[in-house]
Amino acid sequence: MLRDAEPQPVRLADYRPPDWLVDTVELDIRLDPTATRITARLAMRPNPGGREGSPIVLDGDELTLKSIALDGERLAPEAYAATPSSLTILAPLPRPLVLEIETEVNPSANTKLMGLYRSSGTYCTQCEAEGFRRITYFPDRPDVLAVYTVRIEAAREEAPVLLANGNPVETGSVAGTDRHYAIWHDPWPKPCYLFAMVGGRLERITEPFVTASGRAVELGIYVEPGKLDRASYAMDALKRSMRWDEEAFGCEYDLDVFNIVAVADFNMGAMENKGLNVFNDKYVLASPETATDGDYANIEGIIAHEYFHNWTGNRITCRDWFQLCLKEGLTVFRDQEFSADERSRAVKRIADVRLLKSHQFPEDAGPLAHPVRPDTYREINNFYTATVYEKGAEVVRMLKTLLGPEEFRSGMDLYFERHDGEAATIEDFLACFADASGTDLAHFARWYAQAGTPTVSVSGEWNAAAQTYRLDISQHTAPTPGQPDKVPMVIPLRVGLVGPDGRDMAIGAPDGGNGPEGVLVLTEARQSFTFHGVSERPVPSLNRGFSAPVTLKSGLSSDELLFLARHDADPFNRFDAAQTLALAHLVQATEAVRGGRTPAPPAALIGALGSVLSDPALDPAFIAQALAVPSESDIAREIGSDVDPDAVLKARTGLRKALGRALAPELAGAYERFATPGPYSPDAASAGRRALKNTCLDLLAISREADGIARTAALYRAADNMTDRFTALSILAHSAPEERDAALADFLARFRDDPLVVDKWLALQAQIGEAGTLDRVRALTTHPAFSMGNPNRVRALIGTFAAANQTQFHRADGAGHGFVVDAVLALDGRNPQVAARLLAAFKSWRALEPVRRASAEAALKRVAATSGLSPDVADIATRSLG
Ligand code: B3K
Ligand code: ZN
Repeated sequence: MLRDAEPQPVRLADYRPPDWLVDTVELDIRLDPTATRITARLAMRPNPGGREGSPIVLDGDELTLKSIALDGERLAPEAYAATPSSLTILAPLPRPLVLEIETEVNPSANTKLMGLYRSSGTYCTQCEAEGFRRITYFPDRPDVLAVYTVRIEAAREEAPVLLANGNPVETGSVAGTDRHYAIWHDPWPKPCYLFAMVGGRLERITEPFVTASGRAVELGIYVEPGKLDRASYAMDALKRSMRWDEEAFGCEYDLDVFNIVAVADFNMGAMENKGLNVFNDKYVLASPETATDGDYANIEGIIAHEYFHNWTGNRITCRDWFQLCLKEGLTVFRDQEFSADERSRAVKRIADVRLLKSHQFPEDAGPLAHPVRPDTYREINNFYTATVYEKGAEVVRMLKTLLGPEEFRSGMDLYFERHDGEAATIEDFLACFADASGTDLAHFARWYAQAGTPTVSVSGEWNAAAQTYRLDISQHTAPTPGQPDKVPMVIPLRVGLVGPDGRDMAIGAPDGGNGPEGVLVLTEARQSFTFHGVSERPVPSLNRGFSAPVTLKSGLSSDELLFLARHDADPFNRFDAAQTLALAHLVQATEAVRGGRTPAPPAALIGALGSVLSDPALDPAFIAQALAVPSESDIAREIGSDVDPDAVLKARTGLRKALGRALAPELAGAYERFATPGPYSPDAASAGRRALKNTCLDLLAISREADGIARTAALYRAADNMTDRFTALSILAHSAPEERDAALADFLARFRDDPLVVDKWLALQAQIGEAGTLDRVRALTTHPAFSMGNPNRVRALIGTFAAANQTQFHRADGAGHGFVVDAVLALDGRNPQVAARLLAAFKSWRALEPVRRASAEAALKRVAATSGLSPDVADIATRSLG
């Protein structure tokens, strides 16, 4: 028997165009805390491309229908069939026609935070992916594009600010009442998932912006009262994003206003609704005292991301939700490029690849693996994943590498020209690049369809007599759920040959080469490439800039990797060579720890990192990345199976201590040298200096060298910015248990009234890799600062525990798994999306050693066996076990 909540899977292969189109939508929304009335007037006509004579069936979700009229005539009850989840018109259908539908919703009771809800009293909406159907009955699919006019009415006292998509048309009072209204019109046809409205007591900052072609735009950022002084960085990032998109992609803004609203209760980071972006306030609000350098960088990136959706997502949207990567992968690529241009390109690339490897690679290697464009889903909200976003961006990046910057730009130009105003597919997107460049991309398109991370194995041979250097390269992709057999992929490997003097050799096109200069394009399971005129034995530098999202087995010796770590002209590979060495050491060290042995410190690696640390030519932000030891999840991924997280942590801590001990004088010197004098500035150069000095401090503290703990305590007390203060607090919490509780108490006392800062305090405690952490986290769930109702609080405390505390989440006694499952089940009735996200932390459970694996399996089975699960959580549980 089917569980009642279990929806049937949706399949890409079953796509059919809509039978009815909606040309215009007129919404009249009368806001009320518990009984908001929505009247929707939909001007509809049959789709010439749809099925002739088909009925009108509209989507709903937990809706109450109040009345319905067809062409002005109220429909009798027998003329339609309404349930909370659908509305079917049974009356004969004229064509075209106007449907007028009245629904009532309770925004205060909407804990799912989808549709119309309230956040700290502010009315706001979230419609992607399928939230509009929680406001009114509608063909809730992205290929139905309509022009919207929205009238919002509310008590003036409760909601003096009334916003919707598009341009403001009119405001006024409702005669004889304490209510007022605002009318907004959005001239650009859009799918309903881009609809938004906001009503509340908000304050705003505004700035003018003039587009390249001279359109005057008023930019506004709305925040809760008292927080205006924290909105200026977001505004600055917005203006820089708008200018950059004009320069880099020729994309200009297209309305008279652009508004951003920051709300405290939000299921994800932000939402790109046309002309009215709604943000999680975590990604808007920043001041030196409350936000870290990392927060500033995230704000910049997410403001840019949502803004860039105006063209990639809004002007050209997705035909169906399988095409999600069409807007998300492309827009992530665009925001990565923006941040690379605004900051240090090499450091940005390193950070992006770190994220890809720590989030997407494990997803691709586990039971939740899926293609960048999935071909089936049960719950679309579970597919806003690292694969769709981050791997999706890598696929676009590879396209650029293969075609070169000019052809890539021509392809983008053609895409904007050909599909503006349309709901498009990945095939449409690729056809633009194929047509603009005359390149056949059929094979490349497999990146969208085949899941799993390819492993690329390389061996090189120098022939002194012939002066040739041959690279033999093979690729292999392991099976993933539903895809037992894999085909070879198109893999662009950017390569250089580094000569004994540490410089790149001049290399011509190799035999077997078929890509742009310096790029080897793999297309087969095995291939060889032979370079000529190679007079000395080179060290190959492969996959430079991480040109393809693959696991590289370079076949290089430790000496060769050390050589690249010192000399590679490609900064990414210089970093990567050191990381590869560290990872190799950490895998061995983990083995040693499990066998009861003490691993020997890797002297050569430590020496190489020492010379990176003292190289005055290097960017401090780069040095900080190079000194950052691979994470526990990186090590676990490299080990692959039978993982013991306790041994991993011990090995990693051992390496950090060894680095601190061996390099103490250099680290102490750098800590002092890179102090950032003067008032705080979030710019990339200052942030890089802080990152380096604080990385040095961390290594000194963990190894208890050069007064590391005392220096940290002093930094904590003297800090004039959150980056320094929170870094110091984290170091004390992790490396100085004797100082921990006093420091945590002090921090809370300072920031108790600031929920976003309290989140840092919660997350930090959830991360400590000690046996007492679970009790601490459990106790914090009843702390007054915590609330299961706010997604940011839940993610900070429970999400961090599950995703960033490998040893305690995967405790051998199963208590960590049990705690997270209890939280998932407690949350599911209230907010299924956040609950499902939390459960996805089990994604690498099969790689654990047998005791922990059995515990994880039992925990997942307990979820799966629970009745009344949301489709969101049921889907993650089922696939995780599958
Ligand atoms: N498009 C939104 C994400 C919506 C998530 C719905 N579950 C934000 C973004 O990627 O820009
Ligand atoms: Zn996005």
